Amino acid sequence: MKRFQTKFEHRHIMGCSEFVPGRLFWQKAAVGRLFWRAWPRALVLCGGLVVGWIGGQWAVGALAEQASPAQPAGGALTGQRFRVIVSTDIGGSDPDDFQSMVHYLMYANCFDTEGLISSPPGAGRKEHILEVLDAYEKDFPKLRRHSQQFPEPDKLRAVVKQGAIDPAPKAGYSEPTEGSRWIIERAHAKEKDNRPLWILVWGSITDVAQALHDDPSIKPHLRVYFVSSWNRRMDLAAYDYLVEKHPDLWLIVAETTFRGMYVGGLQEGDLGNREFIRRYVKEAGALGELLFRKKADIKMGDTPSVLYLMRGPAEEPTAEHWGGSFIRPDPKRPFWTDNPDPALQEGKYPGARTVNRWRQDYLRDWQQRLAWLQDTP
Ligand SMILES: [Ca+2]
Repeated sequence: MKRFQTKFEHRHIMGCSEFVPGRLFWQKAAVGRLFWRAWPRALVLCGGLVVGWIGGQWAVGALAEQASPAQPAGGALTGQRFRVIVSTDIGGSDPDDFQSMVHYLMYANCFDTEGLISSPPGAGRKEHILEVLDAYEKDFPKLRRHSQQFPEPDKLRAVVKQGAIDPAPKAGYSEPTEGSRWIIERAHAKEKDNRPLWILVWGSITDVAQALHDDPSIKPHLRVYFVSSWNRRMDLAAYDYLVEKHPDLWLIVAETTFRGMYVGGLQEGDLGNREFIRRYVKEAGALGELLFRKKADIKMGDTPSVLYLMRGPAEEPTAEHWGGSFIRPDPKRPFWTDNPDPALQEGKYPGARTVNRWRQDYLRDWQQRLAWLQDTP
C-alpha cells in the first residue's frame, strides 16, 4: 500500500507516468526523438496487427467450422433401432475384429443384436466371440449404469453361432451351417417385427450365400453391409454366387471405403491410431484391456459397418454416414459400392474419405463411453 501511495504521489507530483525518468533520457537522445515521433504510428501499427490477428483467428475458426460437415441425419445414435447380425472372422489372421467387437459391444444398448456369427475361413471360431463376451460381462455393471438397454451377457451368448469353416465350393454354396440357419430364422422374424435384418459381414460371406440359397424368400428382409476386399477373396465362389444369382439382394460392398477407419482424417495428437488407444482404451475396463492386448493401435477395419448404422440414413447408402457413402452403379439394382470420385480417395483407397472425414466425431463419441469403463467399480 505504501509503495502504491509513493508511486501515485510521484506521478501526481511529476504530472506524468512512472516511466518519466526514462522518457526524459530518450527525449535527449536522437534515437529517442525518433522513437517519440514514431510511437503513435507504431502504436497504430501494433493495434492493427493485433486486430488483424484476432480477425484472422476468427476467420480460420469460421472456415474450420464450415469445413467440418454437419452430422448425418438419422441412425442408432438418434434413437433408431436396428436388428443386427454381425458375421465375423474374429480370431483369424487379423486381430482387428477383436477391436471391432469390443467397439460394437460398447454400443450394444443401441442395437437389437440378433446374432454374432463366427465366419472364418481361418483359425477364428465362435469361442473368440465368447472371449469378448466374457470381458463384456465384467464391464456389464458399469455399462448398465449408463443404459438399461445393454443386453445381459447371457442373452448375447445365446445368439453366438458357428458359421462355415471352409470356403464354398465352386457353386458358391454347400451345406447349411448353424450360422446360415440362424440367418434364415432371424430374417423371418421380420414377418412379425417389420424391421429388416441388418447383416454386417466382417469375414467371409459364405453363410449369407448359403442362407439365400437355402431360402431365397428371406431376401427382401435383408440389408447387407459387406466389408469386402480380403474377405471377398477368401471366398470368391460365395461372393460370385451372390452377385450373379441374387442381383436383387440389398447389398453394400465396401471394397476400399472402410480403410478410412485408420487411414487419413484427423490423426493429430490424441486422435492418432496408437495414441488414442494408449490414452483412452488401454485401461478402459476389461474390454479396453482386451482390445489393447490384441492390437495396440486402431485398425478396426470392420467398424465402418457399425458406424454406418450409428449415424446417417441407413436405407440411403448414397447419403452421408459415419460409415461411408456409396454410389449405385445401376439404378435398377440395390447394389452400392465405393465412390470413385478422386476427391474422396485417401491415398490409394477410393471412398475412404467418406469415412475418415468423421473421424473426430466417431472417436470422440467412443471416448465418452470408454470413460464409463474407467469409473471406479
Ligand atoms: Ca474381419
